[in-house]
Amino acid sequence: MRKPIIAGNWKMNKTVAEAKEFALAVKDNVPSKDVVDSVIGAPALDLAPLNCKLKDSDVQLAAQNCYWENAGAFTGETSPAALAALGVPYVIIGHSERREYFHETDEEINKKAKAIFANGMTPILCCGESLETYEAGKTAEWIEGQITADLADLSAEQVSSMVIAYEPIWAIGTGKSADANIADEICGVVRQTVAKLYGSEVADKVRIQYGGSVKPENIAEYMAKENVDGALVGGASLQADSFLALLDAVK
Ligand code: G2H
Repeated sequence: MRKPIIAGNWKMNKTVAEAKEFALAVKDNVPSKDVVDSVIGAPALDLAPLNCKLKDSDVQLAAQNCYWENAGAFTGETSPAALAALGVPYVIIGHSERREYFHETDEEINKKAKAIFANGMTPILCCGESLETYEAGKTAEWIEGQITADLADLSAEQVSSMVIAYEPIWAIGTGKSADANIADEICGVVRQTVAKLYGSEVADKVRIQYGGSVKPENIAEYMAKENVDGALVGGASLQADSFLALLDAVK
């Protein structure tokens, strides 16, 4: 059985004061970590104060990005070693916004995945196709290509412990969520790709999220699907009551 994982992705939102206020509102109200992983993907500046506020709670933190080197002359980057030292368990990598606006390549995403594992953390790897690719009926081929490149040289043990988020770009922040059957089908493509590369035992263990306009009103439809083990949620994770409602629908 794969434990569900619901991760908020705040993107570039919330000051430290706002993040602390959110933490206070949710810290004693999320389900037990034994039942579901409740994760907040916060901006780098918010992680240390959030970590203090959430110390003895079941809320876990994710960074939204990191660099692949631990230290050195890389102005403006976030060190994976520093994230690990803070006790951050997850790092989101390969989000379509980073691929598009910051020109991140699969090769760079793969280097980040390796650095995250090397520091004892878990990547939440995002993949997803554009509207053009979707309309051309080339989604499966595209997803297989991204996953194969992003996982290059990772071990079976590493891949079985990671999280992969399928986020169709046309469903992100648009309010146009993918039909739950389509989400299930493409999350299935992710799982089959992992099976092809690492075998069915690893594919059975890897947790796969759907992301793209998930909200409290529709999360149960996705979670009911065989290949969907969780959700990566942007807009609907920004308010504490909405974040808690997402978790409520899952536990
Ligand atoms: C997709 C998602 C979170 P939203 O980016 O990763 O955002 O839920 O706002 O579509």
